[in-house]
Amino acid sequence: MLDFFTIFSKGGIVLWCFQGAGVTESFTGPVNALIRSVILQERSGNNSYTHEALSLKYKLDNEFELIFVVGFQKILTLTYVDKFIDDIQLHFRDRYKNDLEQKGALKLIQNNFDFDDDFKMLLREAEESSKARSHATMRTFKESEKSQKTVKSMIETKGGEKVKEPGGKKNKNTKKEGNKSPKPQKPKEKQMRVWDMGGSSTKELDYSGRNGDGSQNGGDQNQEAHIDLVCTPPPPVPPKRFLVKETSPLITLLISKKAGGFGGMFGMLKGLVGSKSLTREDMESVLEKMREHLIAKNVAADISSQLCDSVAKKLEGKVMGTFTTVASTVKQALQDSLVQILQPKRRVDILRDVMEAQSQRRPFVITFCGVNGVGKSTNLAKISFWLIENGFTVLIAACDTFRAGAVEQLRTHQRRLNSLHPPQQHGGRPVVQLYEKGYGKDAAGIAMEAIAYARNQAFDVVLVDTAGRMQDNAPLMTALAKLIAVNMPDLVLFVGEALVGNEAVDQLVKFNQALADHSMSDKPRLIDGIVLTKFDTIDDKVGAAISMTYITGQPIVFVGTGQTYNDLRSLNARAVVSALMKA
Ligand SMILES: Nc1nc2c(ncn2[C@@H]2O[C@H](COP(=O)(O)OP(=O)(O)O)[C@@H](O)[C@H]2O)c(=O)[nH]1
Ligand SMILES: [Mg+2]
Repeated sequence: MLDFFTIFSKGGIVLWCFQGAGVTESFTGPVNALIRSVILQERSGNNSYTHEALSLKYKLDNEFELIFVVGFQKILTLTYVDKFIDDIQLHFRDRYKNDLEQKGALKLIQNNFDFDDDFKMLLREAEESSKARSHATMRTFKESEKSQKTVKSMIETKGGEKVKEPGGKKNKNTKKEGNKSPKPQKPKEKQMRVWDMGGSSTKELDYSGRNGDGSQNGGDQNQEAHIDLVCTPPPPVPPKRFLVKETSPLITLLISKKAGGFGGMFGMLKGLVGSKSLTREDMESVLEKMREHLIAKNVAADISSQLCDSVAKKLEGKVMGTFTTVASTVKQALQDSLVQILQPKRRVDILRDVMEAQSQRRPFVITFCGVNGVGKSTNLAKISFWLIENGFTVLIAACDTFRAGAVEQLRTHQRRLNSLHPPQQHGGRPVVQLYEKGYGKDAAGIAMEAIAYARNQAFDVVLVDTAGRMQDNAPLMTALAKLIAVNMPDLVLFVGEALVGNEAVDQLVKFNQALADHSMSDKPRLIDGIVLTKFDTIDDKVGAAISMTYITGQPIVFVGTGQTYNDLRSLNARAVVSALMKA
């Protein structure tokens, strides 16, 4: 049933793997895709991933820096997989604890783990228990404890209220008994558990021997289901703050000094000191604060939650150093994740690419898109200036044929740029020209003509300005997708304001979706990069940078920081992260 199972170190060394019988395809591709698009990109909040026909589930072991991945056909619903992967993790850790601790995973020789038999045993157990579970639900009414109850006991425990109701239910139950239909018993069972609580046996109410979550050590399947229904809500997890006080005054002093530096968000000291492995509960309150902090910095709410989940997954089980607190550990992990997200995954070197296009005697084409008023035209002009300063010639294609004044706005920029770089200094040739056909015409057609013109006239770069459009406007989105599909620009830049909050996600998702839906090829052209504008107006609320890069996985190529030609920057990821972390 399983296609494969593999255990590898975070450094990428495969420690052990299993391939299902009859599975011929290598699992390297899917696992690499998982690593590339989930684990390396801080998207590990969720523990499943699909790759073509395969479903992959994974688990991070942060203490030993291991990753467990199982793959199976997407069409199968294997209910036992989550538990199975947990079991394998625990078993593998238990069995090789010493090796993992002493040598460190990296030093171990590849595939040196004799784990096949254990794996097969655990797999068999998991499959059998999943079968058994499905049998358990098929229990008939007579077999159930409920059938042992008398109507009287039901009425008594209700304290005399609703005497009629249970009686009515009873009638229904007798009908069911005749049908032997097991399904509708569930809600009734629940009710029955309540009666148990009020019943004569006080043993039922004694939870002292049970775990915090209501489960009982060594309890069987039925018992577990039973307890689930009775013991609600589970007892609260005790707050974790004791060790700070219990250790020596010196440590308390150290920590409180450190905490001062964290400021509001991380100032809370619910953390622990000492070597212990982190649990989700330890982190919960810090994570919640962190989420709120990110939202306050203008990171989209969804993304904040996903990031916090990812950080939690990354830290769960990690053993903390002696002098660390939960807050500082979480803070560090978040900081690393943010840097990772902002770090470009792909090189965008426009100047180099323009030179390459030059050598092929064709213009390099960049299309700008985005919603209304975000600064497409203004930043297009700034980019023109930057290209001209770098010795290239630019043709601006006025494809915003919709907004009144759009063409004149570009004309003004063209004049100004030409006066800054007069043709006399460039062999009598204007460094920038405008290609325009007025208003109301088909933008895709104008772009195409402009590109052909640029090729003939040997312009180095064509910058295509487009009309702003709301992401929900289907006809306009289709038109944009067509413009891109027909003209195949070298670069599609999405222009977005740094002021945008939750809206950023919706904009980018829908722009990308439209490009994908209307693409004419198998590999659709999506957004390749982002121009983040109005960065000068947001103080330290720099969250949009995170939302946009997280959603697209694409780099922020330019940052607009004002309204003059010089106000164009590249993103300083470290500075953005430190602004984000600042309380
Ligand atoms: N402060 C600031 N204003 C900007 C920036 N980029 C554009 N703007 C302003 O935003 C407004 C809309 O710009 P425009 O280029 O016409 O937007 P478009 O509709 O997307 O083409 C104009 O007033 C610009 O001056 C920027 O980086 N900083
Ligand atoms: Mg414009």
